[in-house]
Amino acid sequence: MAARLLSCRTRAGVIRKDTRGAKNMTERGACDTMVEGNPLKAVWAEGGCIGTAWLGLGALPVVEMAVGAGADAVTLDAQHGVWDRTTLEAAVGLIRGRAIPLVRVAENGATAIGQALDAGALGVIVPMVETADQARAAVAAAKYPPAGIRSAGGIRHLIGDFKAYSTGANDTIAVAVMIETARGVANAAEIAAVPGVDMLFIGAVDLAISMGEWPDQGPAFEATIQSIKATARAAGIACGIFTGHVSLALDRRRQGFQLVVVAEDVVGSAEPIKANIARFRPAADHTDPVPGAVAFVTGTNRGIGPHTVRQLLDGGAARIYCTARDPAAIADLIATAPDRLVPMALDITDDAQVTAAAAAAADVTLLVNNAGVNHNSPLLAIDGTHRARQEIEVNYLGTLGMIRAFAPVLKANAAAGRPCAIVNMLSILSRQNLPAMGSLCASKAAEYSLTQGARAELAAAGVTVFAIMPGAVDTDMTRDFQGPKMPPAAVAEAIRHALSIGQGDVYPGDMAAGVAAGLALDPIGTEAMLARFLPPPFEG
Ligand code: 3PY
Ligand code: MG
Repeated sequence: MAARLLSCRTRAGVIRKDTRGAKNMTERGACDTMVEGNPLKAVWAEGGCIGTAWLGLGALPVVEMAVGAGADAVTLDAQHGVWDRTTLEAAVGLIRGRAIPLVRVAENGATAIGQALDAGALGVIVPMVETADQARAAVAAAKYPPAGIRSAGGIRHLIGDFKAYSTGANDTIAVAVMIETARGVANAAEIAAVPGVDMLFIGAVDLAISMGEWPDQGPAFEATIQSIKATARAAGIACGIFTGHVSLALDRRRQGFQLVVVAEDVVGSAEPIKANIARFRPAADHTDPVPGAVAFVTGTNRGIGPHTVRQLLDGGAARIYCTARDPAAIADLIATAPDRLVPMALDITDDAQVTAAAAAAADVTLLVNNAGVNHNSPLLAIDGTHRARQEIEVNYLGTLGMIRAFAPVLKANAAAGRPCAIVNMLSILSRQNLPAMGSLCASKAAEYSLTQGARAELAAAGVTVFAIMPGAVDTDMTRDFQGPKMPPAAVAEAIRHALSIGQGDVYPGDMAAGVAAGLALDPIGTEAMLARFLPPPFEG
């Protein structure tokens, strides 16, 4: 069995409890629970914070995942979770020696608390404690006589070294009592003063409900949270809080809370399941804006632009204004359908030209902002500022100018009952920086933000806004990129499909879809992965 280090992050640094001395699993288990004390109490005494996984699904593989991921502690929720006696016992067995096993017990009762400790929990979190008497009862249930009323036994302890366990358990087991009602808050000081209470653990959801601050918490709620922490501190004990996700856990740790929930399996798995299913479903009440559309497509001289024009023609667009800075560059494209394609000279950074284009094309129902520039320039490249400014000018300000100019046109046509939409040709790099072309990414991120804002501003007028975010596409823009590239025709096909089903954010191709999935699940890991694509070193 490989040696393991149980490490707990504290404000002071990292406490390492080396279990390599233990000769076998049984001895390590004993060491875990008794010989070297309870790491939880040691961390709290130092003012440190433990991040716990909080598991209610009753699923042993999830316990293994949390332990395998290196959780400091794993809390088995026997109050609202579906653990039964057998699965709880097995789960504690998986956690022991690798992380701190905690149980939020089903109720403040001697049987519930005793059974959790018999399984090998190093601490109990006791729900709904409202008075000092209730706190005394919780402590008594967790201690062997004469300090309390806990009964001797438990399979795990009996097959181990019960003498050693039973003589040390009263000191090492941690008792956290949950303050989660207005009455509990009123009595918090007396509860904190009960000998043997090691922590006030705030049940933030129940507390909010009890205070009439659910579902939206205001300043009174936050003040109460902080006052409970101050009460615990004044009594010389720790304060923890149910946080439910890691962003809040990090912030509560900063504030000095000493037990926080960094991952949770019920809502934590339900939310992505719900979101993924909803995302796959075609939008309700969506009308495909392509059949009969009057489209306006920028940047049709090369890349994805001409393929998009072809897709719109195939989809039944009545007329398409095709633009390029130099109309001669699109003569061949226009010749493919001269009755439906209208050439127009347009530089999207030229305000006067943009205004004139919107005035000349007042029949437009579908605006495709495809024109863009990529200087393939890292942020710190020589001349990088000049290139970055151009990318912002074209990709962000140019697209903004187009949307501002065409919004009245689209709103008027939508009001007349025509399905109207805007398509912004973005990139997966709108969502994540790739350092080799860092300044392009910054401009594309701004363009994505613009897309979100425009989507919100135009929704009530019946204009739908789409963001197309492929990975590398085989165009002039990515000539310096060495990896796999998708054909521009495939991106145009994805645009056509998104318009037909009303899918607002689209990630065509494996690269984009993979990065998008990574960002949803592990944004820091995804950033680190793309950070590896560094630019070549510069001269000078
Ligand atoms: C609460 O927030 O009330 C809890 O008990 C957390 O599960
Ligand atoms: Mg609760």
